[in-house]
Order: sequence, then C-alpha cells, then structure tokens
Amino acid sequence: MDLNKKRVLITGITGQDGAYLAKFLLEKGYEVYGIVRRISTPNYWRLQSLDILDKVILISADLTDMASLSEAIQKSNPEEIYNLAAQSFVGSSFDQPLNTIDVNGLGFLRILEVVRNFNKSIRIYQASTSELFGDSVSSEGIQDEKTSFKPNSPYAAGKLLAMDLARIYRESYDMFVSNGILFNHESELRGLEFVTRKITNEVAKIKLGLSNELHLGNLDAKRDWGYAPDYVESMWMILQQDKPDDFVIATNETHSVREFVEEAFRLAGLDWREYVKTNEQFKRPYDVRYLKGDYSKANNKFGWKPKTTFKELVKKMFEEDLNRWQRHFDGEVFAWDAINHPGNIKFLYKSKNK
Ligand code: NAP
Ligand code: G4F
Repeated sequence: MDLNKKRVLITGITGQDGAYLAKFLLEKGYEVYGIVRRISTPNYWRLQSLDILDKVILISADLTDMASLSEAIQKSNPEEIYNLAAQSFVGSSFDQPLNTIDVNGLGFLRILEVVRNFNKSIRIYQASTSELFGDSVSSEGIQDEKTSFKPNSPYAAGKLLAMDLARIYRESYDMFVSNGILFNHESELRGLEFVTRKITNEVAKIKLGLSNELHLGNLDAKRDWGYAPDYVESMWMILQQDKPDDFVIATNETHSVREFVEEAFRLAGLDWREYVKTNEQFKRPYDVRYLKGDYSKANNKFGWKPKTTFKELVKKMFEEDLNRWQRHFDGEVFAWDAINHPGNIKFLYKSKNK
C-alpha cells in the first residue's frame, strides 16, 4: 500500500467501464484496487488491451458474498469506492431475475453496510442507469433528474432498489453516496451481446466475408448513445463534489437501433437491407422504447459534456472490430482473444495471520 497515494476500490474492474475508469484514475495518480469474482476463464482482456493489468491490484470478492466484500474494503482501505459491478445485460435479467436483483440491488446494500460499519467517510459512487426511466417519457420528451422512474425489467428494478438505498443511507447516516444516472455508453471494449458491439462486430465480419447475416430484435428502440471513456470521467467528477447528489450523464441525442445499423453498414460500404434479419429470439418481453437524456445539471455543476458524436462512436467501434478481425485473420495473437495470458498480475490474497 502506497500511503502517499489516494486509494480507490472499483467493483466491476474487468468490465467496460471498470477498465476505462481504472486507467483514468491511475493517470490521476490513484492507487487502484479492483475486485474480481472467480470465474472459470480469466477475463482480463480489457485491462490487458489498455495495458494496465500489471498496474492495478486485484482482490477476489463477489457482490453476493458480504464477507469477501468486507475483506476487500478493509484491505484496500479506500477513500473512494466505485460500484460498477452488475449483471448488466437487461435481456438476461428476464432469464435470471433473482440473481440480477441479488447482485444489482442487494449487492450494493452489502457494500453500504460494510462501509457504514468500517468507515463512513468513504465516498461511494453507484452506477445507476437510464433504464430506470422505462417508458415514463414519450417519444418527444427528454429525461432528467426529476423525471419519474418506471422500471421495465428486473435489471432496472434491482438498480432502482440500489438508487433508493443510496438516498436512504445518505439521509440516515450522513454518508457520501452519489448516483450517476448514465445513459447507454459504448466503446471498442463493449461486451459482444450489447446491440452496438454486436452490430459493429458482425458488420466487420460481413465486410471480410466471414459472415453474411446479422440477426437483431427490435430495430425501432431508440437510445441515447455516448462514448464510455467520456462517461467514466463524469463518475470521478461526481465524487469530487462538495455534497453527494445524483446526476444524469447523456448526450441529449437519440438514435434508433436501425440508424446505428445503417451507419455501420454505410462505413463498410454495404446495403444493410441485404444482411439484416429481424429475429424474435432477440426481442425482450418488455423493452424500453425511447431514451434521451438531459445532462444540463452535470454541465452546470461541474462542466461535464460529451466529447464524442454518434457518428464518431460508430466509426471507432467499427474500425476497431474490422482491425481485430483482420489481425485475427492474419494469425496475430492480441489482447482481445489472448485472455489466458494473465501476465504480471498483482493479486492480494487472504493473509494467514488475520
Ligand atoms: P459490464 O461490462 O457488463 O461489466 C460488469 C462488471 O461487473 C464485470 O466486471 C463483471 O465481472 C462484474 N460482475 C458481475 N457480477 C458480479 C458479481 N456478482 N460480483 C462481482 N463482480 C461482478 O458493464 P459496464 O457496461 O462496464 O457497466 C458498468 C456498470 O454501469 C454496471 O453496473 C451497469 O449496470 C451500469 N451501467 C452501464 C451502462 C452502459 O451503457 N454501459 C449505462 C448505465 C449503467 P466479470 O468480468 O467477471 O463478468
Ligand atoms: O444494447 P442493449 O442490450 O442495451 P440496453 O438494454 O439499452 O442496456 C444497456 O444500457 C443501459 C442504460 O440505458 C444499461 F443500464 C445496461 O446495463 C446496458 O448497458 O439494447 C439496446 C436496444 C434495446 O432496445 C434492445 O431491445 O437494442 C435493442 N436490440 C435490438 N436487437 C437488441 C438487439 N439488443 C441486443 N442486445 N441484441 C439484439 O440483437
């Protein structure tokens, strides 16, 4: 432990946002700890591709296991905790509703309880979401911090529980707990099951002749899509405020899934109608139809604004996927598929003498 550095603990460090946030905080001079859960195949490809795997300190813990969280928080003794871990795929929350609520709702309560008992001065960021709004605003409106919540999925219900708990712990115990209500944000490190990455990855394969169909669900759904590296900066800014509060982070623009598809195929020089098939398998029992966020509060309070446009986002993702498949084709091994090379990982194990 480097006592000259500010310490931070990130849950979900192996995910898209966790990896970008870890890189951002390392650059700010923090000592970065992250919890990783035990899975059968190591999942360090994002940390590897940002070249930070050997710069972060990993602790084995799980949001469903309070004892492991308690140990992780005591060992890292952080000034700030960013709770990014979640069962984050809305579609899967319909297949695994209990696990989703356990991780996304109760998991956060476990963190709050450990912090309340261990050190109430730790500042906590909770990864809240625009999914909370559900269909509470029609296709002409815009969502901000005052818009009512109407969750449409077990995923959003679990996140609403966490958001309510944040407010309750803030008011009851004078704890610094803030929510970032982030609208969709994507990147070259996005999971392959999310619609943006599924599209850019498949279009890249089609372009290289490795695939000839793209199966999608609801093409009419509209989302406010931003770029993940821009968004992790807002998480840090939210925790640097004088008082805990909740902030919408978005781009103030909305685009349909169909528009995303059109743009990706346009970049590939192909006509999307020849390749895209709608498939019931990818439709949800209850989908959020329309999201468009107003980020003025964050902009007025600490000057945050998005830096990447919709077209730039699609281009970055498509070009990176094309590049990865091209290199894969050429037989090159790189971080994306070389997930089994953990390298020089700093892992904090349980101490015998505790
Ligand atoms: P992601 O890529 O799916 O990452 C989720 C992370 O949570 C992974 O590191 C995952 O570990 C970890 N995790 C899952 N279950 C866990 C458990 N039981 N214990 C410990 N760790 C667990 O998600 P993301 O896109 O980075 O999103 C980060 C957070 O922001 C999530 O809470 C998400 O719900 C929220 N959010 C995301 C967006 C968005 O558009 N990206 C928008 C609003 C809110 P493994 O690597 O082992 O799976
Ligand atoms: O990319 P998606 O799976 O993201 P979704 O459901 O909006 O959730 C993401 O953003 C939330 C913030 O609003 C986060 F809280 C959450 O963790 C996650 O990061 O789906 C986007 C839209 C949906 O309307 C979906 O029905 O795309 C539609 N869609 C159409 N075809 C598809 C597909 N989604 C996926 N994943 N796969 C399809 O084939």
